[in-house]
Amino acid sequence: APLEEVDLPLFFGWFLLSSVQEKVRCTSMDFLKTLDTLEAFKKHLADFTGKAEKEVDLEQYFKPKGALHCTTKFCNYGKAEGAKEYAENPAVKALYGSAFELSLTALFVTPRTVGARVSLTDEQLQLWPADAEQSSSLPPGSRAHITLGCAEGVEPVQTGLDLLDILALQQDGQQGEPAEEMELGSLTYYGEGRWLLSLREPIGAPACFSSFYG
Ligand code: ACK
Repeated sequence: APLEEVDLPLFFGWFLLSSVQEKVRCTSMDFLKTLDTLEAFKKHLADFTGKAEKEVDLEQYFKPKGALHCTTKFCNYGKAEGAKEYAENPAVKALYGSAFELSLTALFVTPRTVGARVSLTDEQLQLWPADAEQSSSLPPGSRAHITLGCAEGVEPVQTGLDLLDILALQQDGQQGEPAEEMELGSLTYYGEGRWLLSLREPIGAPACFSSFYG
């Protein structure tokens, strides 16, 4: 049936091809494995455990959340505000099913989520809903991310909110505390368990613009 005649999906987004999903998962696992061992991280361990002396295995701490994707519009089968308007947007219709290359420019970790920041091109921004950044004054596309894992009991919607939170600090002029030069890039600490790794080389990730019904 044509898109108009079926229920709206749970969400629209870019779905990473399976070969690159593997690569991104490996990169994030390597990052977590290394982050765990850094003195700078251990110094702020209480952010994660609530107790300074306890240890944390970040690879176990975060649980994977299914196929890697970058949500554009959460529709909740039509119940979310603006869902129908989004599905009817000519750019969404025209580009549905097309291939894109996403650029992953940073990895971030909080006590709740681990994710990758996605830096959207102008073409990709045509598919970005106007309300995604909510009441923040951050530019459109700021929330674009891939959820790599969530702590026990945390829903994936939190990943984008954690990213917005870090970007809002940056926008307020808080530069964070430079923590470590890693092979992958520069690691910065923003307090309260918030870590951002700016990738030296962005990761290019081929992805298909489509939707998920669940
Ligand atoms: O990791 P995500 O971007 O966060 O991908 C999943 C996807 O939709 C299916 O749950 C995202 N999601 C869930 N609720 C919302 C929401 N209210 N606003 C934006 N994205 C959401 C979730």
